[in-house]
Amino acid sequence: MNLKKTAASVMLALMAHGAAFAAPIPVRGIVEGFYGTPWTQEQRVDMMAFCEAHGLNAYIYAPKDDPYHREKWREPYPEAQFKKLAALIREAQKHNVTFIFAVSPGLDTSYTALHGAMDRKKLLAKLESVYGLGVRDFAVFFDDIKEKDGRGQAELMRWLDEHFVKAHGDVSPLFTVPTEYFLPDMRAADGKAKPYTKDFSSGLPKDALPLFTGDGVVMTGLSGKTLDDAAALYGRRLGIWWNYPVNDYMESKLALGPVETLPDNGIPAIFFNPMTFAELSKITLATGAACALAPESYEPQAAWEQAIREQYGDLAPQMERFADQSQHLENNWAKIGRPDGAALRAEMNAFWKAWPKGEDADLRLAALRKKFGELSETAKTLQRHLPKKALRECKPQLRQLQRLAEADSLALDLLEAERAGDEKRAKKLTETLEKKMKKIKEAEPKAKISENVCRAFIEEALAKA
Ligand code: 14T
Repeated sequence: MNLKKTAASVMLALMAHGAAFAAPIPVRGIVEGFYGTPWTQEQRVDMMAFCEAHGLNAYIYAPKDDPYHREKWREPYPEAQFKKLAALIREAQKHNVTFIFAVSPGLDTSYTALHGAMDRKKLLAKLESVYGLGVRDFAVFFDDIKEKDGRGQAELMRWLDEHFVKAHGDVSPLFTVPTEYFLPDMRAADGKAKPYTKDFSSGLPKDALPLFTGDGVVMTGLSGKTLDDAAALYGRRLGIWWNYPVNDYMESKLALGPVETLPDNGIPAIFFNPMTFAELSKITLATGAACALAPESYEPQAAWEQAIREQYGDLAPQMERFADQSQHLENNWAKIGRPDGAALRAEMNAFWKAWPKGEDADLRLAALRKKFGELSETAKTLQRHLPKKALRECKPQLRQLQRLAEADSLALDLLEAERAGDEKRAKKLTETLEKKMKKIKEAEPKAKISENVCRAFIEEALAKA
């Protein structure tokens, strides 16, 4: 890809972000690679300008739920969609963003015999059509498929390299994502490459750039060792497909935290997989951009505060309080993002420690009461004043935060009533609180926030009562 033409915009972005002139990760951008409602044309166009403004120089088109990207990969784009794609590609060019077109043929492609030959032709035709729109950067993804035919996939990549990339002469080396795309999945117990990874890595064209997701599909932290180990398996440095702020495995929880510090040891490319909620993805994406531009001087907290200030202006204090409670996403296979509301959680812990002894308990209770009031005001203010684009992506979570903060205040009332020996009032408050909790639980499938902080405190108080 043309890195020269983006050099000027990189310098500008570096200066705008006040960063030291560390070596940026050369290829840095967004991979629209999530499941669920793909971004609209309007959101994508808007994102191209965002990328340029933040020094991101690449965008991979890979929406899992665009049928023509994955399920119906053999079929050409219908005319209306093709025109939109063409317009988006022009928009990317206008903003010095390299448009990378990705196809995911792995669900049902054949690698051998007559069907294999037919599928190669179909894939070639698909890529040629997009080449015709001026795209010179392409990716073939094999993630999330059952069949692990490393040899067949690598052979297909070599065939494309010969009949498409080298045949044209002006196409960049191919990007790819293997079927085993996180390190622990690539290696057997003895630390050696599993058969699939061995076949795929050894058969890939020498200059193809595989992407991987680190120590899990969605996993906090990425060490230099993980990168080096993956490079040893593949005989080349791998690029990163970073699964934050994507929340397709838990759409009820918004990922609004910063990208954490990533290692700075020769990463050739990094792509952030966002949420279907484009506007709210921009907080994290702005921090990811800062991280990719100057990995060695990147500070997550500072970048996060700056992103929120730039994007929310007068509402920044409220937005920061809200985002603080919605950073961590965790289930049985995913774990990423800073803990939600760490400062408030620490205050709660100190409160519970002090409460039975009565030391400073009233002071601490008053401090918590102030915080809960502030959070409920925050939720109200944002519901009233956030721009539509942002509000429509977080309304359920704002309402949930308001419910939680109000219930937390009631929980404090309950604790005080108990301490005062007012059993009648305590009983009534418990009933009210239980009703509130029922509402909160009903809303939860659609809106999770502050699970271990505001949510947990209510249960903690009820358990004490
Ligand atoms: F290509 C890969 F690097 C990758 O991350 N693939 C998908 C991606 O499209 C998705 O957005 C992301 C987050 O959910 O994770 C991968 O998809 C999965 C992987 C799982 F192990 C979805 C569910 C899973 F259980």
